[in-house]
Amino acid sequence: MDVSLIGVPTDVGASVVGCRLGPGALRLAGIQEALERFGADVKDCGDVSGPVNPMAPPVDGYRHLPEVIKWNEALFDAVYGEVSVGRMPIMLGGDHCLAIGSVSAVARYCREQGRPMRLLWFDAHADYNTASITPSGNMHGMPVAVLTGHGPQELVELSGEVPALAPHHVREIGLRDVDLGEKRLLHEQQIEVFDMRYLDEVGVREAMRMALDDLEPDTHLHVSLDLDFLDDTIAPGVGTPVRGGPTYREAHLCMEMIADTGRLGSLDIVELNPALDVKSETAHLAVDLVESLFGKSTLLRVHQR
Ligand code: DIR
Ligand code: MN
Ligand code: MN
Ligand code: MN
Repeated sequence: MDVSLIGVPTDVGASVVGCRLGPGALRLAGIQEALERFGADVKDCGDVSGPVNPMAPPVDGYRHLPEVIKWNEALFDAVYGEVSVGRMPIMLGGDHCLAIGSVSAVARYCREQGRPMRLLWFDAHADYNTASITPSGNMHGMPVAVLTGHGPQELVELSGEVPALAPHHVREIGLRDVDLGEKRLLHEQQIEVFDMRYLDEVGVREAMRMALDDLEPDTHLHVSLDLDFLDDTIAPGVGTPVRGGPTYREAHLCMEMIADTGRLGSLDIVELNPALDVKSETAHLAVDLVESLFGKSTLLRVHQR
């Protein structure tokens, strides 16, 4: 397995700054070494570059739109370049607006290969805002809407087709802080949501079984992991922490079940804010979760099932 690490030191999509430092913290927490322990050939592509954070107020419902476009155009090229030579891109974020570029590149690649794609969005938030309904103007709260065709033209068209991804290829998991306008739009678009209440009621195992149902043998899974998905007590190093998220083991089970499918094709690790982290515990937890995604738990038991 060939993996390419792509650093994306942006926080132009957020109003809390600091996740521009995320890529360095993930490297320091040993992400490359962890992947190598699973036999991966790891190439660190370094950091994509983009404009500095102007720390400006929103304009027409978008904060830093020109900057968000530039970062995502640069990331699109980097990701497309790696995925199209058969490597697995892993994005080291950076705020979640970067998933517009990464997922658009993967969507284009899958379209060209005639392969189905599924997006697994782990997050406390739905990230389904648009300019007219956003409470903040922050574009890290908009990527799923953009990827399914709702947003500024430059971004919705990035993959070369609109939408980059049909709503039925998306699963959102762990939500517990969704804005009113988002709720309505999610429903309208029929996005499949496994929110925290659902996880509580049916359990993580059953929810993940449903999120991973009906995969084709050649489905490309893109995992977009916002670290605020995790309960805030175990992952303090994020800009918008939310109580009531999955525990350490529940989060690992999600990753382990994805590993079992053998279909992981690309991964975003986003919203790590080292300036808010406590002794790098959130960065280390992210690396632990990557180990589970790469099959740390498999073949541990003599009696499978
Ligand atoms: C909120 C927060 N829904 C917004 N979103 C966050 O500003 O759009 N996403 N924090 O990660
Ligand atoms: Mn979030
Ligand atoms: Mn389809
Ligand atoms: Mn997010």
